[in-house]
Amino acid sequence: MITVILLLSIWHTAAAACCPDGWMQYGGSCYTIITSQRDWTEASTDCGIYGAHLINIETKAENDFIKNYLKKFTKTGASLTSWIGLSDMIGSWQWTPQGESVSFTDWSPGQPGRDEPNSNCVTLWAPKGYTWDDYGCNLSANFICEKAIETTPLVG
Ligand SMILES: [Ca+2]
Ligand SMILES: [Ca+2]
Repeated sequence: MITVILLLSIWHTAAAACCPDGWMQYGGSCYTIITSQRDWTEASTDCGIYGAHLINIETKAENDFIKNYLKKFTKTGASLTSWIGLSDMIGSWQWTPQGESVSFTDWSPGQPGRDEPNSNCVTLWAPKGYTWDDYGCNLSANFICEKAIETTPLVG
């Protein structure tokens, strides 16, 4: 009897951990792409409204996941150059909001290249297969929010 209760408890816990509607799950995170055009700071603020932050891409696996997702839209003609949570506004590349230094990178050829003024913020750049480009923080792009999977407490 105790075993059955424990198993049910595990099953319920697993079922309760999920992403909100409109968010997709990968690993321990939920992600959504927002197609409103925002500058980097506005995008960061908007993710905060959802209890999220701009995506932090720590691994090749996470990078591949989000790139492949964006490329599906490209096949339909969409160009979804999107902000990620990486900037060097304070002099070195760091992930917002925790300030982790960058380890994995996937720069576009020739980037970071400072093509525009104030190129201190990073996009996944549609014309180059969503590799990374440093871009003017005050320019506009889509953006990707990430947050930890929510585990809904069991009721009853
Ligand atoms: Ca992440
Ligand atoms: Ca650049």
